[in-house]
Amino acid sequence: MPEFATPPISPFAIQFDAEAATLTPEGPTLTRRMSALDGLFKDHDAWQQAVADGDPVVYSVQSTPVPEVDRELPQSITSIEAGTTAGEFWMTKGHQHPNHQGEIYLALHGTGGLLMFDGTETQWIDMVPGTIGYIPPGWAHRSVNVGADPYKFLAVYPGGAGHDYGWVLEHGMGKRAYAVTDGFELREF
Ligand code: PAN
Ligand code: ZN
Repeated sequence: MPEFATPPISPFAIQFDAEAATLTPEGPTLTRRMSALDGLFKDHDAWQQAVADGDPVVYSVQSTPVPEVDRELPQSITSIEAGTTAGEFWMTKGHQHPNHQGEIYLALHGTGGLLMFDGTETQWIDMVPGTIGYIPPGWAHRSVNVGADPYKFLAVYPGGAGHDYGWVLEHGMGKRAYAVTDGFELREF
């Protein structure tokens, strides 16, 4: 066994139920309400109104007990509720990994999109159950629910990657996803 500054955790089994979109044993669950998404929707007044009208849960993230520390490999399942704010589909805050590490998302339920932005170029991957979206190092990423049901996906990422949310507030995500009659449309940020 090599020497580590922070000793790794012990091996253990995680039960992954793709149908129910659960990971057992559970670690922390994070719930993000509309009020946590300040500055992210294009229409700030509509966002404020949604906060005043009950501040709905937009998404939650259920983790396993694997810690977010260097060399560990945490996993989580994100569930984004269906909805729009002034036509813009509900989404995660989005972030950049300051330590520039890759990540994978596996879609489990519903219809979503993986929006990536490297500061210049935007990429979009349609996410349906079974799709693995690969996020290379250096691409900020946001998930969007473009369907009528909750969109759920598994994420696996290096524990030392870090999460920089300020990057997205400063640089944006290049594009936004809006509801149109037959689905969604990407528009300029
Ligand atoms: C994901 C995200 C999760 C929530 O686990 O953290 O979907 O999105 P925000 O972190 O942008 O609120 C991930 O990309 N981890 O690195
Ligand atoms: Zn990430």
